[in-house]
Amino acid sequence: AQQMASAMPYNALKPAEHGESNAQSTPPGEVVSGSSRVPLASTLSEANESAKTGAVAPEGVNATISPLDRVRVDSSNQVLTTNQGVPIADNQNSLKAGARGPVLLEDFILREKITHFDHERIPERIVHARGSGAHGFFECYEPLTQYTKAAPFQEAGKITPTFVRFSTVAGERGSKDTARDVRGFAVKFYTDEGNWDLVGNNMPVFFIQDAMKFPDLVHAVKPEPHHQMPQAASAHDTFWDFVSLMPESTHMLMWQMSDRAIPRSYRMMQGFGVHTYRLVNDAGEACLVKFHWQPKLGTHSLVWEEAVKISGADPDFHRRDLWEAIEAGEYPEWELGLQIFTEDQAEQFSFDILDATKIVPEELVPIQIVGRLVLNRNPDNFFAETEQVAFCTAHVVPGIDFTNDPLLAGRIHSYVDTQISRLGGPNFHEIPINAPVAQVHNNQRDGMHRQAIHRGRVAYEPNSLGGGCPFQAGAAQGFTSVARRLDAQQSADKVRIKPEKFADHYTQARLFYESQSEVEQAHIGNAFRFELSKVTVPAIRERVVASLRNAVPALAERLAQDLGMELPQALPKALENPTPPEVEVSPALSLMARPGDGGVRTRKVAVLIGHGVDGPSLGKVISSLVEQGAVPRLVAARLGTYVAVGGEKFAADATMENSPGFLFDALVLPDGEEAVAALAADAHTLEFLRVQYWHCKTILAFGASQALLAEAQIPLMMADGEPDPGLILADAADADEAITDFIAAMGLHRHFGRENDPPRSEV
Ligand code: HDD
Repeated sequence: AQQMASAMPYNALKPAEHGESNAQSTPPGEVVSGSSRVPLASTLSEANESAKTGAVAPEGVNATISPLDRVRVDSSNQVLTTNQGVPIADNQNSLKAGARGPVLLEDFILREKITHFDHERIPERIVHARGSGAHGFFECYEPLTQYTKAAPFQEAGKITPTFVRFSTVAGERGSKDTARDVRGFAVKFYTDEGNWDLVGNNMPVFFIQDAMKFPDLVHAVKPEPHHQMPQAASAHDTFWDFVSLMPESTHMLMWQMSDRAIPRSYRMMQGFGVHTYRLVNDAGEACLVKFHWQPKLGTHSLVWEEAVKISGADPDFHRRDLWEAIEAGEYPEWELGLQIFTEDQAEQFSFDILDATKIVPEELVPIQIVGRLVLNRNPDNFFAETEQVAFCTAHVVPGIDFTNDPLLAGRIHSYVDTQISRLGGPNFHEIPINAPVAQVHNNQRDGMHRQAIHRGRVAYEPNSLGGGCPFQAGAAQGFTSVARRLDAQQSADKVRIKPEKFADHYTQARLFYESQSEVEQAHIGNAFRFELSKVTVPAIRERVVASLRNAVPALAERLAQDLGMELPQALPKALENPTPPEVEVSPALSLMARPGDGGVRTRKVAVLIGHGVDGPSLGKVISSLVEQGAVPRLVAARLGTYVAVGGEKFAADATMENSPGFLFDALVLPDGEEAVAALAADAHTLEFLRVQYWHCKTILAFGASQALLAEAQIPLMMADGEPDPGLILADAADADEAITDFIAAMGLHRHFGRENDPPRSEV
């Protein structure tokens, strides 16, 4: 049936327009990422089959795909036409009165083309403007019927199609990927009972507790209004002014100053629903839930100065990484974890579960893994899919419900509202990427750009002329809100106040900091120092440090020293004696808690080459890396083919000029006197090597190339006098053992023992 659907054009009168476009994918054999990596003929593969439940995601990836086929356009072998389908004879010249005469108003072909072009842009998202998306599916491992009637969780092996968009928050649509920022993690589930959007971030808390403050937060972090600077950065006065006056932001600031704000890849970050939601079962019983996405590849980040350099050399770093991984059949994958708890449990917590600046530590409520999300198809068209996709926290399905989180309440309104202006009217739900797979029937009519052609004369309910259709689903089938008494302790009067525990602004900020490894704590301190050193008004810096004294006194002291100021008095607290926390440390909050499986799949490795390299050792490195799923790239001074001592030929994939060292996860330096001499004469080589070393990456140096280490002033020992585990020096003759060590060391991702503040400049 799937095949029939794609072979059959949607409109039989327009077979060419709706042709076999969906069959189009990267031609087999074309090299995508890495010289050695050949993508699959299409993105279908055995990865669509689940090892856990045996479920098979439909071919072509998911159920949204065949409905989208009706709008895919394939122009191969077609003539150029106007939007009215009129064939165009000449697409080069406007219609003129004589060869040198004026252009005629009559030229409808010219006017149509230019007019459409003039309106090609739509407003960008007010936040999360810069993003990248992909199609995929969610697979349920076990039925969760005990907790929820939500369609995706009804059976083991149930497959629900999804579209996911990752984003930065502050930067504009064309800004860089590697800014220090929160990342959006928005998932649209096209369930059997309508669309459910889980619009989350890669951090489980937020800056503010009430939606009333959201416009203020966004105005503060966006480029300053008088001169529109800085782009995609929180390191400026207005942001720190605002947050320093909003101590509830302290917990989120810890996350934002941590390495989570500079992920190595979208594929290597967690996602969180942030708010507490409800799950509701068939019997109408509700429990509370927090949503967690856990990346299969583990959690990994960049380091700050590397992120800064990458933003210049490849502003599309995360977009490219996601695209290439999917094209190569290395489908990104996350497991969905739930923290499920009861209202009674929640009442005992030292914090309020309606407060989006608080987490529920895993020690209190463990995470239960219930399914996985796999992204296995890139969009065909960025604008049509990734730009026009519209997420909304109000999109929930039977079995999922809200809590009274006041931040969530504002969101439930905001998303649909913003889409109306961003997508030009109230019918954006009909845009193919937004249309549910479930059927839509109601009496809403008309509006800009209406696609549906409603038949009959009935557009009201109740009706008798339409046989009463569409009719109310009723409580058994339809969405119902959980009936819950208003909080008995609160008066039901209209008030503008916060619950008491919202006033504890520091306990969980301390919990987060204390749960980090030493390296992560150092990076958090460095990030605060960097950002605050960009703030020009000393009083703002002082207020931030004064506030941090309440969270982590040692951090405040370090910052006062690093920023050349006296340690200020601690800021007065909103709540002097908060309820003591259940845990002082939660190891799961460290990035190091989820290293992945220690493998090197999809990691990019630069292999420097030149004429006269030692061929056999290089050949072995390349094939071993490919075997482990890593992506070796042969990098040389210039493009071209390089001949090894023994006559083997190596073609350069990239140059040191177009792909600087900080774009790679690891580095291989070749043996071969002639090659090493040529590399040594090019300052790019030393720079390449230094940034690899400085950003704590693994380096394998064969034979003669070890001289380059000395020339680049790379210390062979760590600051503590121990050997550096990320520096593998070997004779080309002992390549096998060295390569095994190299791959194991790469699996550790970084060798932070090299770090020093400030960085060591010489041996
Ligand atoms: Fe939001 C976009 C996540 C608070 C109002 N938000 C947006 C996106 C993500 C989030 C991932 C991008 C969706 C996409 O890829 O298209 N937002 C969050 C999280 C929040 C949060 C995790 C706190 C827990 N947001 C929040 C509040 C408000 C908004 C409190 C307003 C009161 N967010 C918006 C918005 C955006 C948006 C202005 C911009 C574009 C859009 O919605 O579609 O409506």
